[in-house]
Amino acid sequence: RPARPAARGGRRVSAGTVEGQGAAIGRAKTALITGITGQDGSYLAELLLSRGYEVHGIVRQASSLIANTSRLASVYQDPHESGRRLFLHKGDVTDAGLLVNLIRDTRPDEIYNLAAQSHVQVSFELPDYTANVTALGAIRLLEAVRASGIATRIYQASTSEMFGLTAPPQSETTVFHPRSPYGVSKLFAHWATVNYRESYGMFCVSGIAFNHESPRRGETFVTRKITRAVARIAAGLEKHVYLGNLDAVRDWGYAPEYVEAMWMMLQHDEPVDYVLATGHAATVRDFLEAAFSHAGLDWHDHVRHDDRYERPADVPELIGDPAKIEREIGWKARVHWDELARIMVDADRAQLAADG
Ligand code: NDP
Ligand code: GDR
Repeated sequence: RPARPAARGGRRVSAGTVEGQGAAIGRAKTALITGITGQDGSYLAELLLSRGYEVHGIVRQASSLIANTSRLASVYQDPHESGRRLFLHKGDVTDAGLLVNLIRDTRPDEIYNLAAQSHVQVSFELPDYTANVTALGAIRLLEAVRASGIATRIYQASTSEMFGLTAPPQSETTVFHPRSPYGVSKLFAHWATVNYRESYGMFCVSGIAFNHESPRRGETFVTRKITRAVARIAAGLEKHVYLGNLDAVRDWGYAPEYVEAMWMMLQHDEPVDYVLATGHAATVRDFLEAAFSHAGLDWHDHVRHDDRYERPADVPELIGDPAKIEREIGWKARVHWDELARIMVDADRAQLAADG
């Protein structure tokens, strides 16, 4: 990557270094991740472990613990192993006491708040629940940090959904106009983060991330739904996939790169909010074309419309302007939507073949 000038008053962050409270006193840094079992949480855990961190994650109670931690398979360590650096704690961001106790006990240098009911369409069906987890969960965490009195750095997973109806390109100065209970909840969490920074001088920052995907993307988000369908149709297991709005424009990036940006934001000298985006976008229809043609298929033969996947209000066009983070921190997205489609199709086809 070409060298970029350092931020005014800030410093560049070089990959691979672990600096900060922990390192300053000669111990490995400690991080706490809410949402560690999700797409981003699993990549972030891998990144932090590879950089020498001790990593703690909150895992929700589920009827099957194995299913819940499947994305962590490559880094999971048996609790009986000595020298392990990944610790999973049962918990939930709707439980304030748990958050206070966990922060007190683990004394993290960095906290990444990735927990959310993150599905936009589901948020229309479960608005109260979504607000409890996604909006109030964030302020519970901020308040727990304040109560603990520990000088930790906090990353809040904000979203381009907060821009909603406002036309692109969207940057850090763009007006917010969310279009779903999810977007509204994230906007609350975003302003709570700004407010705790301004009120108490806490190092808490928001990454306003545009869509980012990977082979670990949840299977009901549109990209993964498409690439899974491509794999199954190519294998002769299915004929059709049912979708909603194909006109939506999204700025799709690659999740492993976005967790690097989260980490870099917490290594920065100043607590600053940034847009995380590729600056390149496509319609759902374009993504369909790229994914199906990569497997030698014509999407017109396999895609059907289903009103069930239309939202009461959709976000028409999200295209981020990542100039600020590129300039000040030196992070730049490398994988754009068309390459992403190919990566995800290849991964789903390989997975299907491996599953037999
Ligand atoms: P996922 O939906 O894959 O992961 C969400 C995580 O939150 C899961 O680990 C989930 O646990 C956990 N979670 C849900 N509810 C609770 C709860 N009540 N208490 C504790 N944990 C909970 O999301 P992503 O990894 O894609 O995204 C990470 C974060 O970034 C989310 O906050 C999302 O809203 C935000 N974001 C994502 C973008 C994207 O394009 N991926 C873009 C912008 C923001 P479980 O595994 O048990 O369900
Ligand atoms: P989004 O992602 O709502 O942008 O939120 P999603 O993949 O769900 O939808 C993207 C666009 O595709 C349209 N669409 C469909 N979507 C789904 N899920 N299923 C379908 O069948 C379908 N057909 C068309 C949608 O209407 C939409 O316009 C994601 C989440 O990760 C959020 O948590 C995150 O904050 C934002 O990205 C940035």
